Order: sequence, then C-alpha cells, then structure tokens
Amino acid sequence: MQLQNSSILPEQASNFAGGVDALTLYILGTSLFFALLVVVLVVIFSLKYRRKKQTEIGVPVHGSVPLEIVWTLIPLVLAMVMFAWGAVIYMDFRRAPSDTLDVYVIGKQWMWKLQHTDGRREINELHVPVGRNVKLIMASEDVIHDFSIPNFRIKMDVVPGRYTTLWFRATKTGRYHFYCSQYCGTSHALMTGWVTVMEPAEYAAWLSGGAQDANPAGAGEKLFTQYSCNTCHLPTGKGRGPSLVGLYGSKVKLADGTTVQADDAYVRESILSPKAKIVAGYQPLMPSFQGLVTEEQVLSLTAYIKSLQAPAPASEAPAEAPHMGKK
Ligand code: HEC
Ligand SMILES: [Cu+2]
Repeated sequence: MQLQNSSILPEQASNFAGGVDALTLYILGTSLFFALLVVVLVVIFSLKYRRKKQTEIGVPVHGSVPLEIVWTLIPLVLAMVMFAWGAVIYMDFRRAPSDTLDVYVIGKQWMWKLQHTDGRREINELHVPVGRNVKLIMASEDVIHDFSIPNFRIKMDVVPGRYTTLWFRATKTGRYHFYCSQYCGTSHALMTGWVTVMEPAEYAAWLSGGAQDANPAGAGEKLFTQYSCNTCHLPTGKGRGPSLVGLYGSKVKLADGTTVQADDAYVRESILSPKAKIVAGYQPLMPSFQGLVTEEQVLSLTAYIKSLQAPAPASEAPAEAPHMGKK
C-alpha cells in the first residue's frame, strides 16, 4: 500500500502481496490504536483522579452492563475480522489452482536446486513468466529449510521426508530476492537467490535456451535400470510389481480397500517407504530406496514414470528380457 515504496515493506510483486499487506496494516493499526488509547487514558486518569487531599476517600465502583457489553463486542468484532480475513487469504495460499506451471525445488545445505518440468535446471535462480500461476513442489535433502520470497509475501517450510508446495502468480517483471528463512547451519545466511520474472515471450526464449540440460525422464529411465526397478516393474504387468505404465495421475486401489491419486507425493512415498501404501493384489516386497536415491533422483524417476503414459514402446521389451530370464 502506501508503505510499499518506503523501506518498511518491500515492493509488492505477486497476487498475494496486496491482501497480506492490507491485513498486516489492519492488525497493526488496530493494535496501535488500542495500545495508544490505553496508555493515554492511564496518564490522563492518573492525573485527573489522583488523590488531591489527605482525607479523600475513593468512590466505590458499581459497574455497568451496557459498558461491559460494548467493550466485549467491539474487540470481538475487530478480532473476528482479523480471523476471517486471515482465513480467506490462508485458504487461497494453501489451495493452488489447477493450471499451474510446476517447478521442483530441492533445498540442501546450503543451496537451492530448481528444476522445471521440461528438465531445465537452475541453482539459486528461478525464472518464471509474469501473470502465470506457478507451483513450487519442494523437498529437502537434509534438514528443514524454508523458501521465502518477501516481494511475493509468501514462504513455506521445506521439510525432509515429504513434499511441501507453495504457489504464486507474479504480477510484475523484475528480479526479486529469495531466502532460506529457517536457520539451517553455518552457511544458512548464504542460502539465497533470485527470482527473475519475465514477459512470457522472453520466458519461452529463456526456457528453450537450455537445450543441453539433461532431460529428467531420460535420466530417470537410466536410474530405473540402475536400481533394478525394471526387474519387478515390467511394462507387461507380469512382474512381481505392478506395471507403472499409465500409473501417474491414475487412481490406485490399495490393499486396505482405499484408493489414492498417483501424484508426485504418492510416487515419492512408493519409492522411499513402499510399505506405507500397498497396491491391492501385490505383496509388500518392494525394498525401500530411502538413503539410496537422492531427492533429485526421485524427481527423475517420477519424470520417467510420468512419461510412461502410452502403452509400452516396443523397444523396451527386449531390454527387459534378460532380467526376466534371470528371475
Ligand atoms: C523386488 C521388486 C521391486 C523392486 C526392485 C522395485 N519395486 Fe516398486 N513395487 C514392487 C511391488 C511388489 C509393488 C506393489 C506393492 C507395494 O505397493 O509396495 C511396488 C510398487 C511400486 C509403486 C507403486 C505402484 C502403483 O501401481 O501404485 C511405484 C511407483 C514403484 N513401485 C516404483 C519403483 C521404483 C522407482 C523402483 C526402483 C527405484 C522400484 N519400484 C523397485 C516391487 C518392486
Ligand atoms: Cu536453509
């Protein structure tokens, strides 16, 4: 608001900034008003009603029901506005729209690794188009970090062992600082970077400039063989594990009768703690890859599993044959 160009609040650059600032000012304003009111009245009354003669005796206080009601209701209304307004902003913040551009973020001591869905990678830099909904899917390789972009008025913990998400729509082109805002060790203060918000055309040009970057599905396919996933997960579905073709985005029936949506979090959990959810009709014999694969490798494996949407390509069948023979 008016404070945005002073040094008190950083420039607003996302869909959340206006609402967060307005609510902050409302809470700050209400608190200041009542703090001042109380202090000023304490001073005035202590002068006005002080004992002026040695013999003076205080008048007994009888109380007043209307007064009690007034000073209960007014603060109640003011506080409920804080709560309701905050809840509206929070729900918007927690519920990402469905049309987001997804970017993976991995925090590790002491850097941020980012990966766009087409494979373009960045370190301590994030390029996004202006006016587009962006969702960050974040994981930590070690301790708790926190991804925070003050100009966007958003932050979210990045926790080992699970994905957390953060979404925003940048409203202004420019370069904005981001920080790790959870103390995470010696070089925590250096764990920062820049978000570059670009015009869509500029962004498209930037994205296509990264042709040499590894494609994550390809990297995932190599890992899939390297970790012998392919010995159990045959594309035919005849292996010891279910076929992963068409898995991503589908609904999976579990042994306990419930169903889950096969999203990033489900695939990640299936790899790191396979016993957490057992697919109906299968034995819990998949080994855990916790500690063997890094979060980055999980992303590559997920990208590969995502790419398995069509019926298994013919070229994969012969590659599978030697493993089938051994088992
Ligand atoms: C020893 C055989 C075996 C190996 C090796 C194995 N898996 Fe599995 N996997 C299974 C079985 C059995 C299931 C089904 C039971 C369950 O949910 O744990 C499964 C389930 C899964 C699921 C959930 C599938 C679904 O339909 O919901 C995913 C994803 C998965 N595995 C990925 C992998 C990846 C990636 C690797 C390699 C890093 C791997 N698996 C290695 C046997 C294996
Ligand atoms: Cu950190």
